[in-house]
Order: sequence, then structure tokens, then C-alpha cells
Amino acid sequence: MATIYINQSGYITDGTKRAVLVNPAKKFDIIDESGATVFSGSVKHFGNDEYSGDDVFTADFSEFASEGKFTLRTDSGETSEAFEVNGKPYDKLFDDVSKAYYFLRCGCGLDEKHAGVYKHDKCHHTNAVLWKDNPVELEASGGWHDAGDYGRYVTAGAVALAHILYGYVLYPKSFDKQNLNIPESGNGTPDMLSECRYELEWIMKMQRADGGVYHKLTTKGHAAFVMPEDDNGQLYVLPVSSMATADTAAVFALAYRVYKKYDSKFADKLLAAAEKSAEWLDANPEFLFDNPKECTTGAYGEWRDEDNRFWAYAELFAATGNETYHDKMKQLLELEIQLTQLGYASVGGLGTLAYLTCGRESCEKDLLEIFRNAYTSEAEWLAYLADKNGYNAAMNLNHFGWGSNMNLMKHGMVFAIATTFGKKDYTEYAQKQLDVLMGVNALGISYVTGNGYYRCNYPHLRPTATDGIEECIPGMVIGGPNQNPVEPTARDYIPAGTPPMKSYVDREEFYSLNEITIYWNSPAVFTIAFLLN
Ligand code: 9MR
Ligand code: ZN
Repeated sequence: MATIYINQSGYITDGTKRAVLVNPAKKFDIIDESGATVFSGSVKHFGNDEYSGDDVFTADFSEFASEGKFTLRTDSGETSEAFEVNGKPYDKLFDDVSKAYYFLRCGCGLDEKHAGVYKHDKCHHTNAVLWKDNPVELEASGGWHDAGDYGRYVTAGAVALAHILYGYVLYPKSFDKQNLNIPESGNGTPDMLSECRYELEWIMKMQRADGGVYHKLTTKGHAAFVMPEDDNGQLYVLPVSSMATADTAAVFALAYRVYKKYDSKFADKLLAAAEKSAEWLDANPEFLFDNPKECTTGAYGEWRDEDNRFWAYAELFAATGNETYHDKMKQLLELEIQLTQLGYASVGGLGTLAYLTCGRESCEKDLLEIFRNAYTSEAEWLAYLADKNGYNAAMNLNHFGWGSNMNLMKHGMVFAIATTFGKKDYTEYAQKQLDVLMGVNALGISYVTGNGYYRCNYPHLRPTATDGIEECIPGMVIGGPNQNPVEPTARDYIPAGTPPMKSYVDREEFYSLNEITIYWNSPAVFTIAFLLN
């Protein structure tokens, strides 16, 4: 394989275009399909790169703006794989990372028409029982499987929804033309919104009559590697938490704003449910969540719930203009809420987005300015990190943990948001984060299944590990490099001391490196929507 690392999904005609080389060269040419040289440039020596340990060389061909299929050839005789330059190179990628959610639907079967070879029977459709109160049954089927496991967790779902719905609020053009071939396609609502509705309706079922929302619905432990329909363990609903309740209030209020144009009855139902959860928040103190000893599925614990409450009141104010919510939001701001954090745990940035997008006259000018500036300074810092890394990943060492590609794509989101609301254009940096995800990285690998000539294909994803089909379900964003994998045997493949950007292996047993989740796909959906808009 060539060691010229390119974005394997291609480059936008008038956008930033970069390749990274790890073998020395001085000059490069871009060659078209007929073999003609259509552009020439000089290779830059970046030098030693701390995250990869590579001596990095870069080829920038941003100035080259002709469409077609090309290769990049260096004067030292290396040639890259072919890549596309065109107006919308990420259409397939965008559809795939969006359709990934359909493949994760729970409580229904996936039929051949929509799922092709990845079809499977109806799963997890039996009633769940309350964890402590076993005789109480709950019909709470539906929603998306969270990840490689079959659990369904409210905070994770709410945050993934928020990324996608904000992608829609800010960059609707990218979604309006999608045809994802899902059961709702053609019903007059953008497909991605129909897909999100499937998760919203599940969260509705997780809400108690008093507005409190159950934290999660899972079996006692993770299922064996079986197809979803063969996971027949008893389903449990775990206790209400203030994070799940606040995130539900928030995402329902946001969804109210989004869906009212398409289905006002559904939107009203969302808003009423959001306000019910807000009543619960007013009446109850912090209820943090921890797993009962016998339950070993994901905990999604958090240290504090103030940022979740801030997000909830910000969204409720955005949705209704009600000054009581405005005041509550402002009071919470005094508790040092982080203003640009986009989840899954710390969600203050989703609250500031609510304020920035609602367009209400009653928004305070100085607060709007503070929120905008927060995104700009975050983007400045991330741009500084990107510049000092040979691959231009806007990452520091701490970002290379479990689910590092979520950090990479959330940083793509910050560049997009700062560009949308601030005074400076960071599109180039958002593009570079996608480049890293799609192959401009120290392993030259595409971290999205089904996309790219050298791509991950063996994720920790139960259906994929079981279905006997060689090609993985497409469009899944892989967790990616992790300096501290939790599986001891990962060290057989990644010796201690391996540079962070190379601390990855495409093997299904390693969930801390190679799993997928709904909130790792969603920041990619947002960032690509921004680039395609
Ligand atoms: O994504 C989560 C990661 O940030 C945490 O470090 C890890 C351990 O708590 O849990 C991850 O979330 C997993 C969840 O608990 C269950 N479903 C799969 C998730 C991805 O690995
Ligand atoms: Zn299921």
C-alpha cells in the first residue's frame, strides 16, 4: 500500500486539499486518468510529528480545482491511490453515516428492501421490567441500539439526536436531498428526520408520568455475539436519573422546533413532554446514576447534572420564549458551565447552541456575544493544535482515548459552529478533521466502514461479527486510536510505547478501540453536513 495518505472519500473542488507522505520527496504532480500532469507543487518537510512518531512530509494541492479522478505522484517515485475531486465528493459518505442509524434500529425487523444483505428479524420486542420492581412491566421497544452492544441509553441517544438535529437546523440543504432508502422515504419529511423520530419515540416511552426519565434499558449484562433477534435475555429498565431527564427535556424541546414544520401534532407532544420533564427537574435534586452491582452494561455515569439542566432550560427557552426558563438558564450559567462541550457527558455547548439558533428578540446581546466568542476561542485553540500536528488533527494527547474519533469529529463541529456564528472562517480546519478520519492519519486507514480503499471492516459490532457477511455494514464511524486500551491482549498488537495515532487495530474483540456508537457517528454527520451545505 502506498504510504501517501489521502482523504479516501475525495476532495471538494474549491476546498482545502492535502496529502501526507511519510517518505521523503521534494516535488509532486497530480496526474489525471489519461496520464497527463495537471498540477505540480513542492512537498513541504513538516518534520517529526509527536502523535505518530513519523517524519512527515506534506503535499498541498488546494489551488488545484479541476474535477475528475486523479493520483498524486512524488519525484521519489511513489504514486497514491486514485481519488476524486468534485463538487460533492461526500454524498455517499454522508448517506452512509446517516443510514447507519437505520441499521441500528431496535424493536423491528430490517427488511431486504431497506437493509439488503444486512436484513434481520425483529429484535428486543418483549416488555421490560423495572430493575428493582420486577412485577412492573414497561412496553419500551424501539430506538437505536447504542453501539456494538444492544443496550439503549437515554443520555447517549439524546446527545446523538442533538448533533444530528443541530446539523439539520444549521445546514438543512445537505439533508433535504438525501434519500436513505428507509421505510419512511418519500413521506415528505427529510429522511434523516424520520430516522431521528424513531429514537425520539423510544425516549418518549422511557418517560414516567411524573416527567422523570429512566436512564437506560438493557439486559443484565451484554449479550453474547449473536444477532439482535437472538438476544432473548430479560430486558430491564434502570432507575430515573436527572441527566436522562434533563437531556430528554432538552432534546424534545429542540425536536419541537425542528418537527413543527412537518408534523405539528408530533411537535406539540414533544414540547408537552419536555415541559413535563422540566417539572420533574424543578421538583427533584441531582439524581446521578450508577450501575447496580449486578448490572454490567454501560453506566453512562456523569459527575454533575448542572450542564444537563442548563441545556434543558436553554432549549425550553429557545422553544417557548418563556422567561422563567430564561432565568433558570441564566442562574445555572453562574455555576461555571463549559460553553462549548458537545457531549456525550458534558453538554453545555448544546445549551449555547440553543441560544444561538433560536433567533428570539429577548435573547441578551451580551450573552450571545459570550457564547459566540466561546466557540471562536475554542476554534482558535483547536486550530493551534491542528497546525502543530503533521496530520493536522486538532487533538492533544488526552484526546486519544476511548472513542478518539468522536473528539476529532466534535472538533470538526466546533470549527463549523465557529464559522457559522463567528467572524472567522474555519472551514479549512473542519475539512482537515474529516481528512484525518478518512485516511490522512498515521495508519492511512479510513475509520468509516464501507468507505475508502483501505478501511476498517472488523468492528466490535454484534450483527457484523455474527452475520457471516464479509463486508461490514457501511457507514459506521469507528472509535479509533486509544493510547490506553482496556483490553490487556490489545498489547499483543499495539506494544506499549506505540505513538497515540498508531494505537489502533482493526479486530472485533477490542471494544475500546474498534467499537461503534450512535454518538460517534453523529458528530461526523454534523461535520459532513457543514462541508456539503
Ligand atoms: O463511549 C464510552 C467511553 O467514552 C467510556 O470511556 C466507556 C467506559 O465507560 O464507555 C463507552 O460507552 C460504551 C457504553 O458504556 C456501552 N455501549 C458501548 C459504548 C462504547 O464503547
Ligand atoms: Zn434490538
